[in-house]
Amino acid sequence: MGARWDIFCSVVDNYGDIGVTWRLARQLAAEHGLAVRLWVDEPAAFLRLCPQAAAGQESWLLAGVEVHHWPKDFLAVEPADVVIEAFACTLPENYVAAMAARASKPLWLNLEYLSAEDWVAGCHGLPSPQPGGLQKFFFFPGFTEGTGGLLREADLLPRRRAFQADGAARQAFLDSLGIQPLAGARLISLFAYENAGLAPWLDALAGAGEATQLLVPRGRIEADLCRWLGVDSLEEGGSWRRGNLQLHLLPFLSQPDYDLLLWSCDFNAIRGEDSFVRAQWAGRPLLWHIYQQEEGAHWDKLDAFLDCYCGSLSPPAAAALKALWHAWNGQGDMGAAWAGFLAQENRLTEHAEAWCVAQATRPDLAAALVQFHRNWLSCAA
Ligand code: TRH
Repeated sequence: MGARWDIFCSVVDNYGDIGVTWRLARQLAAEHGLAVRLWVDEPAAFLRLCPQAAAGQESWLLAGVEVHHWPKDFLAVEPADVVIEAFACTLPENYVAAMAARASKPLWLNLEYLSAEDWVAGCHGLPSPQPGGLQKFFFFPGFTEGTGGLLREADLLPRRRAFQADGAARQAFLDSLGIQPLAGARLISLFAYENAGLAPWLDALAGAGEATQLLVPRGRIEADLCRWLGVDSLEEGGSWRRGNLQLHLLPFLSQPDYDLLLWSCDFNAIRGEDSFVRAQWAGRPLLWHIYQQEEGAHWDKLDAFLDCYCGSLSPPAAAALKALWHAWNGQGDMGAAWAGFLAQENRLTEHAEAWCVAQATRPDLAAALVQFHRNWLSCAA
């Protein structure tokens, strides 16, 4: 067994914090042979992503990772060799004291949120001075040289391509969800926060000449769906038809099944951080509902990614994608923007795969973290 790593995750809201850390923990254990403990303050969020974990426990051993409830009163444990505080969560005081008391000090990393903004490369890897002789560094994921990269398991793209080339595997997966694909229908998955752009988009899909099937795992978008359908509630497993649009309400899936959903669809509406990255690895066009920040700070983040993603696209294709993403995030008309997207769909579909291939040439985030630790050790030696 290699070095010991502790990852601390405080669930702010939603599933992104635990989604990213649980994925990272699994990859560090599986691909780098590390002994990983994941500490999560809200086990309910973890249980949702990992339904095979039994409820009512304080710890789990799954996929080679020790997952522990991180209670308010944290009982001091022997600190690991590498300690990750995810998204600037505050580590327990007694744990930090134990880190400082270790003869060989651990490497302490703050794993930051993902952004394509220019300043990220300049801040990635910078030290954050700490008392007690501890060394802490900022670690930024990212899309460009000089950042920490993106989470991507070593076998992810071969598995994705094999699945997408295997019609029977896709059919079996959709069958397991109770979905019968309609011949010629566009399959779209939908994961979003509450969104005023939903109704005009669904109007456009229902009124289109071609059929659409919209697959919606349970979540925050349900109230908007109810309103548009004119019903009080939606039953999991149910489907509804309006014009040329068929809607299906799915259960919230396990993380591996959610990947299969993204791989099965022609187009994916995703949100936040982790599903945003997984949709990029699916190699299909995507629509990002960004997590809103105070004073509109998320717009810089959205536009920085669009500039990066659209860099090699023709101006009309780039303009169509930008208009669609802006409309979905509250600036513009979703009906018109969807028509604009359809006019560029072939080009944007090719581009989605090309973007994925280009991103996959860079080291993945887990490998970059392991390399950062190695470099740190050799500097210290
Ligand atoms: O849940 P999110 O909105 O999380 C957000 C973001 O991370 C945001 O940046 C952060 O500030 C905020 O949380 C606190 O979206 P995200 O990041 O896509 O995380 C969702 C996770 O849920 C992801 O790991 C995919 C997973 N998922 C499933 O496992 N099954 C499902 O059916 C669905 C829809 C998602």
